[in-house]
Parts: sequence; structure tokens; C-alpha cells
Amino acid sequence: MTLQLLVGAIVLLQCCFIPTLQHPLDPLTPSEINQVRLIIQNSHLGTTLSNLAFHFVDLEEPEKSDVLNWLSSNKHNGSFPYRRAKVVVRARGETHELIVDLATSSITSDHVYTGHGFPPFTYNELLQASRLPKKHPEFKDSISKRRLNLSEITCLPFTVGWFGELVTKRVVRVSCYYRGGTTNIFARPIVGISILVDVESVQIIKYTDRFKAPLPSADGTDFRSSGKRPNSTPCNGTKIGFTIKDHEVRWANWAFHVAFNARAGLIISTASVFDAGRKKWRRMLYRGYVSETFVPYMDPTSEWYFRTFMDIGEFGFGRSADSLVPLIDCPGNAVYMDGYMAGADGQAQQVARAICIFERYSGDVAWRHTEIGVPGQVLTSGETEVSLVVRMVATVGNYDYILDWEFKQSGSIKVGVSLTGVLEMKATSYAHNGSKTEDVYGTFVADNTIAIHHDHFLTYHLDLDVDGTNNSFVRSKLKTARAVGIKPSTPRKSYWTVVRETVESEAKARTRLGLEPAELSIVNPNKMTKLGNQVGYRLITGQPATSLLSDDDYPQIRAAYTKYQVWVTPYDRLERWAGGFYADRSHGDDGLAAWSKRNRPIVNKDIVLWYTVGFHHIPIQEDFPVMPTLHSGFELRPANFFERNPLIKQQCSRC
Ligand SMILES: *[C@@H]1O[C@H](CO)[C@@H](O)[C@H](O)[C@H]1NC(C)=O
Ligand SMILES: *[C@@H]1O[C@H](CO)[C@@H](O)[C@H](O)[C@H]1NC(C)=O
Ligand SMILES: *[C@@H]1O[C@H](CO)[C@@H](O)[C@H](O)[C@H]1NC(C)=O
Ligand SMILES: *[C@@H]1O[C@H](CO)[C@@H](O)[C@H](O)[C@H]1NC(C)=O
Ligand SMILES: *[C@@H]1O[C@H](CO)[C@@H](O)[C@H](O)[C@H]1NC(C)=O
Ligand SMILES: [Cu+2]
Repeated sequence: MTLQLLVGAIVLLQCCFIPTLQHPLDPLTPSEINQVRLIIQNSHLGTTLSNLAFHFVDLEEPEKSDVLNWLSSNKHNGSFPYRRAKVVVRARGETHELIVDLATSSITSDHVYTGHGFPPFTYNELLQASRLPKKHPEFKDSISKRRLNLSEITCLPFTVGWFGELVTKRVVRVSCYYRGGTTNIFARPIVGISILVDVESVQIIKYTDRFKAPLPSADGTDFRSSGKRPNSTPCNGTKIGFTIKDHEVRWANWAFHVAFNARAGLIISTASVFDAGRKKWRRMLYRGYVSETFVPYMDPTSEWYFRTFMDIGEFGFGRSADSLVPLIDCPGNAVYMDGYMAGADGQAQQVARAICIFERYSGDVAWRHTEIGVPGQVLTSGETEVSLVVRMVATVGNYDYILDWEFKQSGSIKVGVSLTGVLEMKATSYAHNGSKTEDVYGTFVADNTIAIHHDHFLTYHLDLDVDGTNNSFVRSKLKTARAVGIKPSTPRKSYWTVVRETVESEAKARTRLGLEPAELSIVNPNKMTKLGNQVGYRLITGQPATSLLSDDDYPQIRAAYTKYQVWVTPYDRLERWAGGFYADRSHGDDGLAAWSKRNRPIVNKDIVLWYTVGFHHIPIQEDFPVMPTLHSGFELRPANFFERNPLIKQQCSRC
């Protein structure tokens, strides 16, 4: 979980395209990003020798009511009444939060942020920091003491978290690796050295060299594939086909909006599903994206303890997005969408093929049944599953995250998180596992090489609007009941029954999964099916991992929201980033856990569901030299939303 420095795909954009009528949630275009840059450079912030650097440039989240009004009334007529950017720049050592109005080319708000935490690092800061050691005399000494060749060293920056100290500087730690015959740099860490870099003055401010350990061998570390790519023919299925107009996608019974930004990467908005029975589009998800990640490593020693990364807030999934490679990352039938973001100088940069969209013919069964009860016949009927996948891949240093949104004709959205890439490893003087190797904090994956225990928590912001804006959160508990008082009497002693409870407040909504059997759903309490059930969507969860760190541990204070997998908050336009907006060196005073402390009511309100996909990762040897993809995720599945299975198309008189 270092920060990626080898992003070859980013290109500077010299020019621009003229957008057509914009959806209010369209990401900033390259020309808008460049416009923002000019406006700020021409303001008081650009006038002095102030080292102006752009840390965050994004669409200012519009008012939801404005977006919904525009969508329902004016969509194919007028443009949205405003277009604004939220920008965070650093100038003269201060963090400025700006709102830029793009219609009037003016700064409408300029506020100096003085709270805890810092904005995301720029790519330039990390690049400069990573180049410092090789020019540093003490480091050169350390390297010659280890009899290594300086020209074979790659150094990478790591964010440092917060451990109760008074924070005065923006810093990163730099760790170095030895290539010497491998492309898998993470497999050859040079241990014992700690390098602290002040990213603003671009200087090493602390250097220690505490111990040496043998350098792991380059043998067997290479992960390059043969270069052969599979035949592009997808599995056999019925092609449905989809259309993309700007950022709006239509496929089968789905319509939704796809956006990209530097922080979250892929964002799905205004998803509606067509109800063939009612012959109308029904709202389902207003906005969904990964809001924060938390990746704490479980080695408390002085060279490792700080590795407790919050990649989205400290750097950004969009900034780490890869240009997708056809036939490796996406199948032959995929279409691609580019992404745009601002560089440190404010200039628009393109990530070509940041997102791919494709129909998946999985070979799975969407539904089936064989009926042998009809005399003289064996009836088998069913359909193969065809779905639509929207995908991006973020490589945050050593790890690759494959993020999927899979739309199903059943009305489900299946969200996939897949992990692959290279483990974060440490060199040790022990050759391999044995009775004397207790305090290694990980698994031996190669000679002298330990892959450290860690977690991955990806927290999704899921603003469901099931059939409208006002929703409630319902927990349906499965309770064992005694079979008493049933007439005529039954030989059964027990059964289970469902106790449906509308959750009243934020505090009651926090859920640690797996402690009791319960189904969780978001319902619209104002809308019923014809059969009198509240319309809703159910959250089908993945494996229940929560953070195991103690509550008083500093990384846990910063990522307190990882103690529960499920949270529900009332919608607030500004409550978007679960780990807080200023996540680098944050103190935990902003973010999901802090907002939720207000314990606001959540019944029949516009509410947001937050779900954390978690992995406890005990490395195994098969994860070396590169890890086979590990899948997880969750599903949002219609639950009494339709009158019947929407895959069954034939007419029916009662629906
Ligand atoms: C477009 O908007 C104008 C002003 O809001 C309105 O008068 C007109 O009827 C609208 N046209 C359509 C086709 O909706
Ligand atoms: C160091 O590596 C460079 C590049 O591979 C090579 O040219 C040089 O001879 C090496 N020096 C030593 C001392 O091994
Ligand atoms: C799919 O199946 C049909 C009929 O069985 C066949 O003609 C066609 O070539 C197949 N397509 C692919 C891509 O395998
Ligand atoms: C490592 O070795 C110790 C001592 O033999 C043993 O108890 C432990 O199970 C081994 N670890 C693994 C992952 O097998
Ligand atoms: C929706 O919620 C708002 C705010 O709580 C409330 O004022 C409004 O009456 C609700 N609407 C419906 C249809 O219940
Ligand atoms: Cu992992």
C-alpha cells in the first residue's frame, strides 16, 4: 500500500472538447479543470511566489433537490442552473478551500482550513520525496555498508498516519527497495532504515539506520506473464447491447450515470430501474462510490508501525486509476471511458480508458426450474445470466483493487471488490519459518521474506433512494420461537420467525454483522406493493470483517468507522468521505463515526447506507510473487420492490 509512482498512463491535455448539455453530476471536463486553474492563478493566491499547488479539484456536490428537479422536469431542455468546483490548494503553507463558480469564472468562497489533517498529497510531492534518499549522504553510506549498488534502488513514499503527536509538518516516510535483477521491487525491501521527509521543504528531516537483514533473492520474484492474451470471444449469451450518451448509460432495464474523479475514482449516480409491470422507471440509487479505504498493517515495530493507510483520502483511487488493458482488465466486448483530473499545477490530466463497461455472459443461471409434476411431461425452463459490468482498477503502489458495479436484469446491483497485486513484505535474518521466529508479524512467503499481516477495509457510500427520497432502514431479525400454543398441537418444538424493526436513529443503525441473524434493508415506508409489503432493497453482505485494533489505538481513532460494517446516516450533502475530508494525519474528528455521534433520526428521511467490505489478510505463499485475485463484495437486491420476478416477461393479469 505505497503510493504509486509509475503511472505511465497520465498525459497532459493541451486542449479540450466542447461538452454538450451537461448532466449536473458530470465530472469536471478538461476545459473546466483548466478554467479552474486560470481563475485561481489569477486570484490573490496566484500573485505571489507562493508555491501554489492543487491538491483537490472536483465538482462541488450540487444540492440533491436541484439535481432531482432537473432530472424530472428539465432534463432535455435547459442546462442545470449552476456549475461549481470545489478546490483545495496549498499556498504559503496554508490550506485554502475554495468554491469556484464556473459560469461567472469567480471564486465565491475562500476559506483557510486550520483543523486537523491535510489534503491529499500531489503526485509531484510524492515523486520528489522518493528521489531524496539517493542524494542523501547518510543513505549512500547505509547502501555501501550493505554492499548494494545505488543505481539499482527504487524508493517509494508512505503516508505516516497520526500517533498522538503534535502535527506541524506534512511528511511522508520513504522506504527503499533493490531491483538488482527483478521487476518485483516489493520483493526486495532494504530494511532497518527509516527516512522521514518534509514534503513542503523537500528535505529529509530524520534519518536512522538501526539494523541490517539479508536482502531477499531476486530468484522467482518476477511476475511478468508470457504476453499471450486469451481469445477475445466471450461466452455465449444473448447480446442485449447498451448505449452511452456522455456519461449516461442505458442497458436492459437500467439507466444510470457514470462519473470519475481523482478521489473516489468510479462513481455511479442516479440509477433507475425500469419496472415492466408498472411501465415506469423507478429510482434506486442516487450516488454510490468507495468513500474511504483503511489498510492497517500489524507490525508494531519502529520501521513499520505507521503503515495504516487511508488511500482514498491520502492520495485517491482516481489518482491511482490504471489505464485498463483490453483482454486483461476487460473482455473484448468492453467499451472504455476516459477519466480527467487536475495535476499539482492545476492542469487537466487524462487517464485514458479509466473505466470499462461490458456485457457479461457469465455462464451462470439467472433462474431455472424443472417440473416433473405435470403428467407426461418434464418441463425445464430458465435463462442464462447476462449482466452489465462497470469497472475500474486502482493500483495503489503494491496492491491492485478491481472495483466492479454489476447491474443485473433481476434489479440487483452486485458490487465487486477484488484484490490482486504484490504483498507488502519485510526482509528478515531468519531464512524461513521455525520455532524461533515468533515475532515476525506475518508469513514467510520466500527465503528471508515475511509478508506482514494486514486488513483491507473499503467503505462504500450508498445513497439509496428507493422509489423516492424518503426511506427507512429496516432490520429483520430472525428469532427462534418455541412452538407452543399452536392448535392442534404440533410435534415441532421450535421454528424461526421474523421481527421487523424500523431503525430509529443513527446509533441503533450501526451494525456489526454475524452476531445475530438479521436481514438489512432500505425501504420506502410510503410505498407498498399491491400485496401490502413495503418496497425495498436488501443489502446482501459479504464476509463480516471489522477492525480488530483496540479503540484507543491511534489508527483506529482515525478510522473509527471500521468497527461496524454498516452505518446509516441522514443525507447531508457534505458528508461524503467516511474517513474525513482531510484524511492525511487526521485525528478522527471528521468522518462517519464523528457525524453519527449526533444520533440523528433516520426514519422516513433521505438516508445514506455505508457498507464496509473488509478483508483480514493473513498472507500465504501462493500470494507470492503476485497474488491470485481474491474476491469479495456485496449486493443490493430488490426486496418486495417488484410485484414478482422481473425476469419473467410474460403478461400477468394481476400485475
Ligand atoms: C423548456 O423550458 C422552458 C422554460 O423553463 C419552458 O417554457 C418550455 O415549455 C420547456 N420545453 C420543454 C419541451 O419542456
Ligand atoms: C551498478 O549497476 C550498474 C547498472 O546496472 C552497472 O553499470 C554497474 O556496473 C554496477 N556497479 C556495481 C559496483 O556493481
Ligand atoms: C453462440 O451460439 C450460437 C448457436 O449455438 C453459435 O452459432 C455462435 O457461434 C456462438 N457464439 C459464440 C460467440 O460462441
Ligand atoms: C511456523 O513454525 C512454527 C514452529 O514450527 C509453527 O508452530 C507454525 O505453525 C508455523 N507457521 C505456519 C504458518 O505454518
Ligand atoms: C420526507 O422527509 C421530510 C424530512 O424528514 C419530511 O418533511 C417529509 O414530510 C417526508 N415526506 C414524506 C412523503 O413522508
Ligand atoms: Cu492484502
